[in-house]
Amino acid sequence: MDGLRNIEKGFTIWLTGPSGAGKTTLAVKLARKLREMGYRVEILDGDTIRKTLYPELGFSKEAREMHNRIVIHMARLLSRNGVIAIVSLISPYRAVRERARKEIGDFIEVYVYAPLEVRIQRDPKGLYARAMRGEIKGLTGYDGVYEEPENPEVRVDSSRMTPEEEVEAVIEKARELGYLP
Ligand code: PPS
Ligand code: MG
Repeated sequence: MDGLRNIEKGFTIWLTGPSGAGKTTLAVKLARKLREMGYRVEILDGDTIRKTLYPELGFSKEAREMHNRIVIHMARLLSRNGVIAIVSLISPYRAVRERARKEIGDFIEVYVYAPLEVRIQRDPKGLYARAMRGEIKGLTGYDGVYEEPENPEVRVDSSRMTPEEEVEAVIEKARELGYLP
């Protein structure tokens, strides 16, 4: 499509889930689809933001909360200026995600799920292997806390759905909620 389609208000698509569940994959596919539809889109990926801004931060509860607060702020700034912010962030704490919902306002929470066996099998960065060897502690979804969403707008299971089906499910929900025509 030629040119950009202006939506008055942007919104945030918040992809939460443990490491290896498929957040980044879905974020990239969603961004591509929404850009093809003519929207302004920005991906805020936790892993990338950490590496760019504070590679030494680490994964304590306090570190994660501080980092997640920064991402909430970024998503809020983008969303209120007509951009669709796609956040791909483990965001393991329910209270932090509730804060995101409250502060951003126009918000779709997507729980990106895959069973542990599947995440271990995929293990693209070798993190589960390292956790199993005891080389790292507190890997989210293995021996680290992940508080599952109770009422996400969308839940996708990447072990049963194709990324295209996941993209469709999110876009359909965005339409249903009036964020997209
Ligand atoms: S968080 O919990 O919201 O601060 O996480 P996030 O910013 O999304 O960063 C997750 C990526 O960091 C890598 N990594 C770990 N994740 C979880 N727990 C531990 N202990 C850990 N150590 C390193 C990992 O590559 C995560 O990326 P994804 O894409 O989620 O696999
Ligand atoms: Mg990722």
